[in-house]
Amino acid sequence: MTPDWRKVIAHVDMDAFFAAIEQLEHPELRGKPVIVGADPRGGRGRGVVSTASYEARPYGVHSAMPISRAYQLCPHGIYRKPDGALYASYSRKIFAILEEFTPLIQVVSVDEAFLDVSGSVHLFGGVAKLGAAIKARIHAVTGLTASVGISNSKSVAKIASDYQKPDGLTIIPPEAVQDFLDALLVTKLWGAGKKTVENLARLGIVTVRQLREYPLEVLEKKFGKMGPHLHRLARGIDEREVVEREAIKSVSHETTFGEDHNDRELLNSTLLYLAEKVSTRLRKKDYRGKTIHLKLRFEDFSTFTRNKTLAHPTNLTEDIYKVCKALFEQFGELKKPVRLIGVGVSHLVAEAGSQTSLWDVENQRKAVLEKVMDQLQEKFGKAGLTHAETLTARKSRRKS
Ligand code: TTP
Ligand code: MG
Repeated sequence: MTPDWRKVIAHVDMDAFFAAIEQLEHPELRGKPVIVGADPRGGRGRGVVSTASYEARPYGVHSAMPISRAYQLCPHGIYRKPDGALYASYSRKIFAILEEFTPLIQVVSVDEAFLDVSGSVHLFGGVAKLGAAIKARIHAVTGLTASVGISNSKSVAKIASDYQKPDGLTIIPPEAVQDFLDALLVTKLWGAGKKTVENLARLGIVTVRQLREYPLEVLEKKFGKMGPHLHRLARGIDEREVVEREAIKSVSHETTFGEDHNDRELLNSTLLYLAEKVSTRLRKKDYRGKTIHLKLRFEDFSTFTRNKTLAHPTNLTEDIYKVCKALFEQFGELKKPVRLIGVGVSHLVAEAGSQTSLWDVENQRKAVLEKVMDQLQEKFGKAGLTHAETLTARKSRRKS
């Protein structure tokens, strides 16, 4: 089968994102080596570099490097603490711009997204014009530069966006994919981690071409499922779709008893157990829910549900348990033994976010962003980041 443009995937990645925003907001930093991250404290600071401006990169400074090391390499650099709320407000603007090009967007991180533009590319006059338009719109609205890669798969689009950074536009048409990949080192393959790269090197595989020409059976033996996956990537085959984060509409757990029960104490303790399970899952996914559901099935399989909607969403075991217990009491005296009991929570909202519905695409994207910001917060501590409410307040002040 000859490769074709049936799918058109763009990958957008902002250039030196945090540092570029600092330079934009503080014109005196433009053209200078700016390092965003922990306090260097004269080379004795702890923590790491979040990112470095392109002016700082020739000194060897890069993301995730100890800040003390960055200071050794670039003592005259300008060191800035991260301002997560500010960066998030830029992210939102950028993702809003991307929506002008297609509704099919997968936000990957705070400055990066895949766009499936298969259905919309013709509206923009073809692949090259579309790529240029994305970059131009981002620049016009935010003042920042983005690098864009376009190809017929996510994997190649991602490699392409990195190929001519900063301010790059790299289009790899389907017929050029194999030559493009062949010349690359396997380190460039999306999904080949450090370990994998080392193991490949042990087999004498350094370039993508060598990987592609290597016997598949051996790769499979050495790497398990990863072997064929890498082999496919090396041939430019990547069927992965651009997917929005799945909306979780409810979370529930239930228990079926081995024997039917009407022992209230046992049923209550089961409710507590289920409430705990549900709330843990909500917290893990950073959701809270407003409506609590109780389900009871009796020995004759008759099934009843009751629910109650709270004034405020929760993900606390205690809240969920209390409501379930009250709902359970509404059943009054149990005339028949219970066979199954279930607890659920719906009407979910992103924990840190405003109390809007998660169902629509825009808010799903916000939830992803908030999750990213949570991860940043974990990395940088609270100082650099504020809560979503403050984010929203700032956002509206900035009139984005
Ligand atoms: P990246 O897109 O990986 O890096 P970048 O935008 O700074 O530079 P490039 O031009 O090479 O794309 O990450 C986006 C932002 O995420 C980055 O500006 C800071 C943050 N980040 C960290 O805080 N720690 C990290 O280890 C990485 C990789 C990124
Ligand atoms: Mg980037």
